[in-house]
Amino acid sequence: MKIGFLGLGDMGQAIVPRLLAAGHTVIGWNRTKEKAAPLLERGMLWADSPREAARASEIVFSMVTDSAAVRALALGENGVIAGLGKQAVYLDMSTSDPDASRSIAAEFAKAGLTMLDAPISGTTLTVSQGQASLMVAGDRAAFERVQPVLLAIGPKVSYIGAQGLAVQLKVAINMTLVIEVLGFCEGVALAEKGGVPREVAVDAFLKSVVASPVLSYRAPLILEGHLSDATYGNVNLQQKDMLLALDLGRKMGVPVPLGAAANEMLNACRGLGLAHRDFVAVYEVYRRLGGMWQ
Ligand code: NA7
Repeated sequence: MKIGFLGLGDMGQAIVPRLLAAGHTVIGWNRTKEKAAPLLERGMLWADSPREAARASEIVFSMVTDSAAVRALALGENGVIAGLGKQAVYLDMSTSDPDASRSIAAEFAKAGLTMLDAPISGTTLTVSQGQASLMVAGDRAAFERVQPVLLAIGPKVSYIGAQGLAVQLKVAINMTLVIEVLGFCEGVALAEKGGVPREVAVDAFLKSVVASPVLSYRAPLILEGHLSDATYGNVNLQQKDMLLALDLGRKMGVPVPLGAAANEMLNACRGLGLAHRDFVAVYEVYRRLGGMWQ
């Protein structure tokens, strides 16, 4: 199929090769063109605007930072809405504000066009390994049309329900993920301060019932300490999702006390200059608070 891909940041760089490998033609666009170079070398085509990519495509994906970015590329002058065909489908994969996502989808519906929310749960690593899961919401018939293409990105594709619910679920999952990783950091710090070598503690956690995929791939970063440059999701990106979760909780009257506490620890990461590190850098915050800092 002809697929438009808008947003060639870390996640876009991991997803596009999977679409190319599945035999699709990918027409990419990114605000900063230089980032497209490695994908152009692998056979991706270039479009000068989201509109141009949409005009040439049967399916268009976007994967960008936040709701403001989605709005800009979807609805702006030269946006997706200006180029998308009536039979084509636009899927936004970004983790964004569910209400903003619904309001953008409503603009597409008014124009007789189809937009779905289709966030991915996974990192660049899980995408590359073909392990990512996708959640999709919006028009079910459109979902069924695009499902085979989604399966090329990740093997676990779920239909969630009405417009906006997939991104709402994604925010909830990301909040849970941060709480889980912070709990791990807190536990390892407690063990380490008590005299258990860090690598022994981490190994035991990963062999215990606490083990999970996210802890397995982040554990090596804890072992490397705060100097690790590897990033599956930096503090700033992760905090964006925590703020979305806190806002949803406030709007709907659902208390999220663990999410609120985790968010405070991300503030501490930022205060210590760790904002661009993977958010597992929170381990460093625990070490400093616990007097293990040298
Ligand atoms: P990255 O690697 O930080 O990439 C962010 C992308 O979003 C990148 O392509 C940016 O373009 C793009 N972006 C940001 N703001 C805009 C605006 N205003 N207009 C157009 N494009 C924009 O993030 P990831 O790929 O890891 O993550 C993306 C999403 O997945 C996000 O929702 C996460 O929470 C999960 P640039 O290259 O800076 O020009």
